[in-house]
Amino acid sequence: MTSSQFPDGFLFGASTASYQIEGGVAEGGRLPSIWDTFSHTPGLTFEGDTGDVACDHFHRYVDDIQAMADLGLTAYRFSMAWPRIRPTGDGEFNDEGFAFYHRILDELEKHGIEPLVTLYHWDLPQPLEDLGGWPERATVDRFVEYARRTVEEFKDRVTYWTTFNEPWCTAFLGYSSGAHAPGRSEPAVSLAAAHHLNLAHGLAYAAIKEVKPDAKVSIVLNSHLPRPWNPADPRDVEASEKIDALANRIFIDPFTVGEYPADLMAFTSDLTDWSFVQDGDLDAIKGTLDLVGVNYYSSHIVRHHAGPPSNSGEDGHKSTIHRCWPGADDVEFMPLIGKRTTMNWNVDPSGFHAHLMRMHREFGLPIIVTENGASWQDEVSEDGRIRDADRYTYLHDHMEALLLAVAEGADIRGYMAWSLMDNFEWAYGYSKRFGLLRVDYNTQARTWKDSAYWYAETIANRALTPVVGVELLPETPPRVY
Ligand code: PNW
Repeated sequence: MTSSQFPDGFLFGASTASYQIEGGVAEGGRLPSIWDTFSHTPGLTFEGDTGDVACDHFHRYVDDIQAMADLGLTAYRFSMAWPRIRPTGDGEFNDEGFAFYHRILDELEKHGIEPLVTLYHWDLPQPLEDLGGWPERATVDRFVEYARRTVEEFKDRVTYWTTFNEPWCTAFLGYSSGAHAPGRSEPAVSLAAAHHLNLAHGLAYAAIKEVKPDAKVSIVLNSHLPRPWNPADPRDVEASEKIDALANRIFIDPFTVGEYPADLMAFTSDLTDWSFVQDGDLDAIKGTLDLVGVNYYSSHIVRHHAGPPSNSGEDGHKSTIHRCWPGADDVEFMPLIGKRTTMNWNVDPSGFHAHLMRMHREFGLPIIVTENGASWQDEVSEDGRIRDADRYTYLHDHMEALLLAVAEGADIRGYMAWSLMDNFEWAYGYSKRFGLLRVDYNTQARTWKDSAYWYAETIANRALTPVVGVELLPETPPRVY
């Protein structure tokens, strides 16, 4: 039996991202990012929701970090907003932007919480998109400048640096399906975007190490676990390998073996000749990781599909041809069975274990789980409690899968729950709730959900709290601030 005890020094944290929580979009010298533009374009987000106010963390960070301390968090993963730090993307750096993150770091230091900083969680300064965005090679240089200057600013205060959160989402939701900012549907250029993100990481790694040799630098990859519908049908196996190439190997292979997968380059050859990969690029990418960040939510089953897309399902959980997979029009995502979150994502802790073991094998590096969590239809009971048993059961089962991977030899250094609090869930606006803390968007009051009590107890014991038969809450009313 696996121990329910976490390793010594294991980091227990929660994650957020700048645009999803900060608000204050026109304060402190910040200028618009692609997400301001996207969310203000009618019809692109749920009910036109924007991040203008979000959780008002820009003004409430002291209380929010106090809540982290009350939860017992030993780490906090957040992102710095490029449009606060260098508002135009290529002009002056902004002292007020730096000052805001110094204040955040002051509070974290006060409580002994380790900061894990992401440099890019999707908020590209709008002027850089106007110049072409990530499909444009010049954006790589702008990112490296931003990374170097920002690490220089905080080098005495922050050890853990992530360059990119989920480059898959930036490249393929941003530039292929258009579901995310900047909302472009140009499958061919989305592959150039993916390469430029890898290259920007590689070059930023070198710059960061120059400024701060002991920095621990990572990229955060979102998990895709494609499995063939019929493992005995070679066409389904090929479908699943296509998705694996576009989801995983395009972001793993350049780092581990210094090349892009040959099958990927072959099945996308109608879209691009890959001439955006220039001499020396792959050398600049290979080996530039000190650790790997893993975000995991769910898994997929895919099969070969002939004929027109059968995108007929309600609620997005019927078979669907997704436009976020360039060159894979013949792949069909199958309906997900069993329990699903309000994102329509399935609940598959065994997939988490399998994915962690794969990442361990392929990278051979320490891993931090940088996001894991679930959105559910939270209900506030009459007594004010949010009895989100689905959420703490999800967290329990996934942390248990993590412990199994640790027992099998994966070097996993921490777990960051997504998210500290409910927030702006991108195109879904405020309609999806992932938080440990509930946010009332009318009053900005934060309330501990039962999951927060569950997680606090797990952290206090450094061991999984069983989810059956445990009285999670004291008799007192739920904690609100
Ligand atoms: C991640 N997909 O987003 C992000 O890092 C977070 O900012 C976000 O809030 C969280 O997961 C929950 O969604 C994703 O379509 C968004 O596959 C979309 C996908 C994956 C991850």
